[in-house]
Amino acid sequence: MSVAANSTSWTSFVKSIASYNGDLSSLTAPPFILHDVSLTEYSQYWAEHQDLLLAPNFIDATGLTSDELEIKRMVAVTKWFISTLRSQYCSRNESKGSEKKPLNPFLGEVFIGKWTDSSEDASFGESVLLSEQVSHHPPVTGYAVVNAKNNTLLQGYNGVKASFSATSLNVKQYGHALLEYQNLGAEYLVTLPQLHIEGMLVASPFVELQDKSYIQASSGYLTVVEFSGRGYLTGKKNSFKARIYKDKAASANKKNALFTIDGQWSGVSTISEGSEAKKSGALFYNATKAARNQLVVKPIEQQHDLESRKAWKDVAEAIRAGDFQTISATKSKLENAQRELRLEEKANGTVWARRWFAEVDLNDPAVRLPAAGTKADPALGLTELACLSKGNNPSGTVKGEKHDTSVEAKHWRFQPAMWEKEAEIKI
Ligand code: CLR
Repeated sequence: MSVAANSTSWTSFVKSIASYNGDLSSLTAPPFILHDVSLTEYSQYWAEHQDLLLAPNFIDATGLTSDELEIKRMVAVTKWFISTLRSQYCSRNESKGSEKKPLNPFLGEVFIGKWTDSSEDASFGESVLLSEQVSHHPPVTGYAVVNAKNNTLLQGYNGVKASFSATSLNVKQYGHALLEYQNLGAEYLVTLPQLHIEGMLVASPFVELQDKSYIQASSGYLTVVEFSGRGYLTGKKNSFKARIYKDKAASANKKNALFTIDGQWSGVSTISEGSEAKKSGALFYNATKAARNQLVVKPIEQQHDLESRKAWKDVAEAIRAGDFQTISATKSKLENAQRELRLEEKANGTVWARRWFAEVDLNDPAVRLPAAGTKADPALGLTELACLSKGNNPSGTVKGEKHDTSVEAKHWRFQPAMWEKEAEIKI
């Protein structure tokens, strides 16, 4: 059924939002706006362009100074980041006609799969995706994309907090991504953009990104991506301008930008040298043309009970059938079982054991000064280089700015050893 055909229930949904208390799971949305996919699956959007994710490994360094090489790497990482955005924020509009409300993952829910080698010369190898719901209240998802062949690891976590204004839903993202090219000794911290949902009043919601994302390289180079939407600056939706600087200090004046990338993250962007976008700028990325690598996921019959598609199978079927009764019955069944589990844990004085992720406290002296032979958490140095808060604040919060309120600095990290000894859940 089309969104317009449901306008009455949409109107009552928008009205119910007025009394919204901040907990997304408490919102009862009409069936047609529900996505039959859980948020744990959204982690795959980070790596649907394997060629771009792995690109820094294949840059030919011959004849380049180390600065030239680092700039090339930064341009490549920036292109990969821009390439993730269309999948992250437009794919429901593309496949379902509008933004949707995802299934709210339960604690311990996992989603795993792999990308097979899409290169012509077998240089990419396979990448594995591990996604795990590490917290239910508030919802937080941890993920890792592991490419063993190129010693490349993308890991991160994200949580959202939402609030409503008269016409839109505002979403703050918490967390960050860390990209490590172990063969190159190069690390990058990526902060998550803030966003809001437009089109609520006309029943065709879509995501618009706002504010900034930072990409801080261990080499010092910094990319600042500024997002803007329709009617602002360029007048086009999904607009961005990314500037690449030698370092944080240089970014104080945009005239210092080495490159400026300008365009739409859901469409075409161009790159120019210097601090202004020029008409003569070369094509940077065309999001409408780039084919996505499809994640390979085992059939449901072979899945573990904690795997997302198996666990949500009945609910997803009911959503596809648009059957309100069955949606709430199947959802309640799952949620009640979860409630039972939490009560049991409470009675036994235990907590749910996270499978492949652990929370690391960046204030802990043992983490700040790791034992000889162990590697420091990349975020410690990278947030320092970028003058970003390392606390549990909205992603991309600059040190000392108004959102820098939490001194707690607990961040979810992938634990490769836990994945290595995983015996029950197979790719
Ligand atoms: C989750 C993490 C991903 C990027 C991403 C994309 C879309 C976001 C989603 C995150 C969080 C949940 C979200 C969604 C868009 C709409 C949805 C904010 C950040 C909300 C809960 C749905 C509200 C209902 C409206 C459609 C009416 O990497």
